[in-house]
Amino acid sequence: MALLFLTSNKYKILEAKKILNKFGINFISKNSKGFEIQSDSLEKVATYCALEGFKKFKKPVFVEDSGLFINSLKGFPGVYSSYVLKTVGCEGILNLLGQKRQRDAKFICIVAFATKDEVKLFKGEVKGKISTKIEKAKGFGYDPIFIPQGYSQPFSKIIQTKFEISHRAIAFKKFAKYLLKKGVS
Ligand code: ITT
Repeated sequence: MALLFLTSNKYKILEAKKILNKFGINFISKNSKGFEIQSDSLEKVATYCALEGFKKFKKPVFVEDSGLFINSLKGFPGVYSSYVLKTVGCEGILNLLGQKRQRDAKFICIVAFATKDEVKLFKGEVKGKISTKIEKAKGFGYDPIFIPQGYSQPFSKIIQTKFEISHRAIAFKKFAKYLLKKGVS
């Protein structure tokens, strides 16, 4: 049975495909509008959305919720990443950080997979730092300002590498291994 990915973000579909297709796993996608809630944890948001999706479509559903957590801002924007991007954007984040030297941050991704039996969660995390300027090229969201650890350029400039090492890639690799073990593809 085809798995269903609920999301309103076309870049997430592309990045999930890059990983899952390598493992021979296919999926279809549907818009997640109307399934989302605001909560203080990525896990709660993803679990709720996956369960609601399963109830509505009556087939195995996965969703993912991600956020950017900046150390010196006590984890902000975190679960508010989407709202902050829509309002003040990457520029607002750079303004908040100003000239701060401490720019450590991390991206976290939680994939939630709901079946009739359970909801399983898979976590991916990538550490890095916030740049001092916006460098647009490819990607989406905060990619123009997030430099992953071990690299000197933001995700937006090293998109092929992002596909391999991102929080999303890590979470989806774990998910793919679980599906293969369960015999789902
Ligand atoms: P959904 O429909 O799947 O929820 P979304 O775009 O609302 O898609 P999230 O709430 O999971 O996604 O993401 C929170 C924010 O973090 C959102 O504004 C994204 O643009 C940003 N974000 C998530 N993953 C990212 C990535 O890999 N690179 C850059 N920004 C990212």
